[in-house]
Amino acid sequence: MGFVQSAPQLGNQYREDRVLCSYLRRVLPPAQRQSLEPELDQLGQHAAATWRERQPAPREEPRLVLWDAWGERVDRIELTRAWRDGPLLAARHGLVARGHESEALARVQQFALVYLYHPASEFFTCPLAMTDGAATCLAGSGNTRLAERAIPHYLSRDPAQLWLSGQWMTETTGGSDVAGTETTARRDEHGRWRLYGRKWFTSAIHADTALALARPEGAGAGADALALFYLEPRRSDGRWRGVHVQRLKDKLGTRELPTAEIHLDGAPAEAVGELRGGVRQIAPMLAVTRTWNAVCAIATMRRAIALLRDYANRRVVFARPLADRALHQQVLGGLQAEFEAAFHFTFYVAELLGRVQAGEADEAHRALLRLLTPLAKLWTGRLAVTIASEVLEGFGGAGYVEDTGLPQLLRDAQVFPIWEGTSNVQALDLLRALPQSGGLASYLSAQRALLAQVGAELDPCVRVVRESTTRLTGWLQRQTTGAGGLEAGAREFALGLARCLAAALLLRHASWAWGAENDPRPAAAARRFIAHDLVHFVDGHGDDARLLASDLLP
Ligand code: MFK
Repeated sequence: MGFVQSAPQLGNQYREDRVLCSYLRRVLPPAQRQSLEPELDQLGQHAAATWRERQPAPREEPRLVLWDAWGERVDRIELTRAWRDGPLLAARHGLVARGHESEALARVQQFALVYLYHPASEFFTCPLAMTDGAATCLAGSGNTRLAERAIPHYLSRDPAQLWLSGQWMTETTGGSDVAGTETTARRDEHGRWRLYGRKWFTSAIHADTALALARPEGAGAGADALALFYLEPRRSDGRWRGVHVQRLKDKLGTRELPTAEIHLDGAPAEAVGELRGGVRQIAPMLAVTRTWNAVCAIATMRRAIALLRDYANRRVVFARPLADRALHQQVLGGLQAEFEAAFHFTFYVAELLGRVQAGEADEAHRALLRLLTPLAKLWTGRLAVTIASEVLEGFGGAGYVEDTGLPQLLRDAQVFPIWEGTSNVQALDLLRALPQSGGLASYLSAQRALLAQVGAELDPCVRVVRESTTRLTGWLQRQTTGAGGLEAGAREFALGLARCLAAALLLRHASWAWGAENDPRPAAAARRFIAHDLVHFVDGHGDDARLLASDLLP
């Protein structure tokens, strides 16, 4: 037999993660870190073990069983093994519960665990994200009855008591613009609300509860006439209550995750709050799920890079391991720098979320969190796809072959820019948040505070961050003084803001790591990240874009 390639291997994904370990050493007090460490270790080991066990096994997928053997309609979902184990791991590690502890660093601890769990979870993190969002939503809703009923289950550390929540929003009329929602809510003869309509994407359809948007009968058109409803869609024996599962979606990726189309035929529901403003009421859920999206996106980047780095040491080309080739080092170094910046940005958002929840944030921090949440979702979602694609290329033909397990990385990553709102939805959300949060003041002052902590040896990088930020604020100024194009440039503006703050965060960490750990690698990542250009503007070519988009002669 001739040449045989060596498959990439993973060790303990916590112990091998320099970026996570160093970040936690900086941020968590030693006692907190030590008490969290056994769990980080377990999930790091679990991540390595699942990678080993699942290669090259064919992927399991959930199955919708519509009828039982005796002809009764059952609409039962049969889950994969990772999904059957999911509640146990989630409850044991408090993957939802930790985020709701009244302690400012609770979100950092929670998301450090989620980050390690995600690549092994087969997207069981999706229902956990929605459950976390539902707990946040109900806690802030003022509906004490529902909060007292559901939240203890959402936050339970007992797998038998743990409830999951779905989020039923998207309809055939659209996932971005929900104003056209056709599902109606009607009171029955007992005065109880019942929902009628079709939900087009309902992920984790097996969840115990759901939050759904619907239009109360006679409420009129438009988004503001929508109300938010809470459902427990199944009886204790598992039978559906006014819900028919039509089919599971045949998706590009996340195939272990049962995403369904459902028909609501009188499903009993309870209004969460007042009978209008449903979008406003569900917004706290979106903020939480978008943060999970970012955490899972950086986890995907980390997994992809870890595989490529391991492979680069095994694979010999032109007489040397790939890892020794200057051109391959360029690729790996660039990916690592982008990942490190995205990592620090995402965990900064987690820090802010924790402080806001713990009541330790001032108005400026709340404004900053509102501004940064869509930026984290937007930037990391897109970057996960870019990195997954580059990593596949780094494997050559093996990256294009299913039973290496590698193509799945790219297909799964593609959900991050779509799920919970596309890139453009996040960019528009930034425009919505800008005036609400006092413009850019909170952002600029946070960036100044970070750059003030950067050592003099990184001064040239600090200058680039300042100059790039000035380009962004100058652009914004020109739009608001009547030049137009605010919407057209919103995506580049949002990405620029994200990258400039990420650079400041990476520089601050690099200075700390150099002093506290004598580690030059974060500074190398910062220099490399900043060399990639922080801001890419396509300014002033709106007419060209219109012409090309329509492809018609003017
Ligand atoms: C992981 C596995 C995934 C499996 C596959 C899934 C495939 C994809 C399936 C999908 O369909 S994903 C898409 C899910 N949908 C979304 O994420 C929603 C995307 N659309 C948005 O985010 C829109 O911005 C939104 C519907 C929320 C609002 O659009 P509108 O109707 O134009 O909102 P409007 O009128 O600006 O705001 C209504 C209220 O909500 C306002 O409050 P007031 O009434 O008090 O003025 C806003 O301030 C508030 N609001 C909106 N967005 C907010 C917010 N508040 C806080 N944070 C936000 N982000």
